[in-house]
Amino acid sequence: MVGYAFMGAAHSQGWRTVGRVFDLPLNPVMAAVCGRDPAAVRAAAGKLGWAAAETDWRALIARDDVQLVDICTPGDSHAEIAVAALEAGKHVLCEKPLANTVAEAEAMAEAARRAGDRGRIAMVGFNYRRTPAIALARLMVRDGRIGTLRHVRVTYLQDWIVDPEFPLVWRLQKEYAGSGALGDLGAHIVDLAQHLSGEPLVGVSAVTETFVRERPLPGGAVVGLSTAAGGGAARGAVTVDDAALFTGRLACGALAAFEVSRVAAGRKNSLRIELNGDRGSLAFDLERLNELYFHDHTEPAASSGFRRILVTEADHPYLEAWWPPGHGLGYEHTFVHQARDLVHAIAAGTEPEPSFADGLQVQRVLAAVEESAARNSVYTPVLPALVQEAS
Ligand code: SOE
Repeated sequence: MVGYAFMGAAHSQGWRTVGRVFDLPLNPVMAAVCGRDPAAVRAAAGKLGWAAAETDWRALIARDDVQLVDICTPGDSHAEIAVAALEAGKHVLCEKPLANTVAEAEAMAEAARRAGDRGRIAMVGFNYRRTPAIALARLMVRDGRIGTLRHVRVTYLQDWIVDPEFPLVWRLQKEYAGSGALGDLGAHIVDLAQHLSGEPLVGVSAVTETFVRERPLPGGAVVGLSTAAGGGAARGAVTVDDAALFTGRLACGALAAFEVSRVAAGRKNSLRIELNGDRGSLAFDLERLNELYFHDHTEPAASSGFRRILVTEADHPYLEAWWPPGHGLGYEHTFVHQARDLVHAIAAGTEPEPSFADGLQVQRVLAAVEESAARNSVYTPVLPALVQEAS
C-alpha cells in the first residue's frame, strides 16, 4: 500500500479483516506500506499491520513479495504509480478519483487494458458501491422494481472547511487534488448515479464556487511581519472548488441532479441518493447506511409509500459473512467488501467493477462539469472514448 493517511487507514482495516470474515480463494498478506517519512511510515506499519515499511514506491513495486499495489495517495501521484505497477506485472487498487485529469485517467485505463491481457486486475476504489444497501438498490433497479428510470437525485455534503481559518491542506490545492469537492465527493456520486442506473452520463450543465479564496498555510507558517495581513501565518490561494451543482442527462434519457459541498454547515458526511422510475423509487442516506427506502408505485395508493428495508438479512449483498439480522454494519465495512471483491476478481482473472475504464468515464464527467462551469453553465457533452478517438 502506498500512503497511510485516512484512506490508507481505511484500506488497512479492510485488508486486516477481509480474510477473517469472508472465505477467500486467495489469502491477502499485508507485506509493506510506503511513505516518504521513514519514522512515520515505520510507525504506520506497526499501527496498521503491515510487515514492512518502504520510503520509495518504486522499491515497493519492485518487491517480489508484492503482487498487488494499493494506491492511497493524493490524486497527483495515482497515474505514475498505477501505470508503473501495472507495467511491473502487479494488480492495482487505486483510490478515487482515478486521476486528476482525463489525460492521466486515459493513460491509466490503457495501461489497465494492456495489463488485463496479461491477467492483471485494476480496480478503482469507489467504496460506497459496496454498502449493502447500495448493492441491493443496484439489483432492484436491474430487476425492474422501479421500472423505467426518470430521475436520479444525489447530494454529498460535508462541512469540514466552513471555518475560513481551516488551513490550506492538499485537498484544497489543485496541483495535488485536481479539483475540490467535485473530484473528492462528486466522483463518488457520479459513479453511484451511473452504477445504480447502469447508464453513463452523456452531458452536464454546471456551476462551481470557491467561497473562501485564501487560507492559512498548514502548520501556521509565519513569514514575519511582511505578510499581507501585517503579521501572523502566511496565507495561500485556494485553487479548487468548495462546492459544485450540476444537472445531467443519462444515456437512457433520465435526468440527474447533483450537489456536492464542503461548506454545508451541519452535514458531516451526508451522501443521499434517490432514483425515481415509472413503477417506483429507491432512496438511500449514508447516515442511515443499513437502510434502503423503497416505494412500489404499483401498490394501491392507499397503502403505498416509502418503506424501510433493513439491509441486514443473510441473503442481502455481503451480509452472509457478518452478523444475524438487525446487527448493522458501518462505513469501514465498505472497504472490507471492496477487498473481498478485488481478491475474488484476482483469483478468477475477471475485470473487477469499478474498472479503470469506469474511473475514466467518471473523470470525463468531472471534466465536462468544469468545462460547463467555466462557460456559463453551457450544456457540455461528456466525451466518450469513441468520440474522443474519432476527434
Ligand atoms: C474527504 O472528503 C473524504 O475522506 C473523501 O475523500 C472520501 O472519499 C469520502 O469517502 C469521505 O470523505
